[in-house]
Amino acid sequence: MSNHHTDISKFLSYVLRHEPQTIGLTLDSEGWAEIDALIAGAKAAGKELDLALIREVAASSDKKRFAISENEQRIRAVQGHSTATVAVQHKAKEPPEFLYHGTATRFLDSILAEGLRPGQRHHVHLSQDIATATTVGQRHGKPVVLKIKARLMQQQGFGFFQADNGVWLTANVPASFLVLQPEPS
Ligand code: HQG
Repeated sequence: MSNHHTDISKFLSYVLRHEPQTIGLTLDSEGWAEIDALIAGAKAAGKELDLALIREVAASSDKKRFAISENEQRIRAVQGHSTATVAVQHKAKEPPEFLYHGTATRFLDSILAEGLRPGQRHHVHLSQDIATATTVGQRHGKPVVLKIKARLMQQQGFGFFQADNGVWLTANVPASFLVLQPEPS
């Protein structure tokens, strides 16, 4: 992605996940926004967008963060929301035996004591593989990966969901389902 695309992608994440009201945008409960309203709100905030640019940013997003409706009138972030107006009905799905969560070493004591919490977001985000989890952890500092006994959690009644871009979501992970993943040697 070019710097300009990255800049637009971050702007879209901000308004479609967290603070739509800052540009006067309304999201429905599934997170959808009218693209015309997004373009108008962005313009008023000093960001020039058009459908072609939005399409390009959505298509080149490394994590496939955004979905555009078939008629190209609406757009949404596929996961990662914190805004209270959105409650995406993610599809419940049986998880693999293990999933992974990448975090920074400085959070470990707290996580091992109280489990994984969603923080500002609506869910705890989990990855299918260790490499992806490591990359997620690096965003916060020195990365460390936790293995989650996902299938066992599900058997005990915890719901698991998968967003359209493959990210696994769950409400929280009690510490008893976490195993510290040794550093690769
Ligand atoms: C940590 C990116 C202390 C948690 C990624 C994480 C992901 C605790 C941080 C998506 C804790 C929250 C989400 C506890 C959790 N005590 N710290 N009990 N429980 N934490 O950014 O999972 O690029 O909200 O380990 O790819 O890092 O935005 O969540 O370090 O899918 O599309 O609290 O964001 O995607 O940080 O990342 P975040 P995350 P995008």
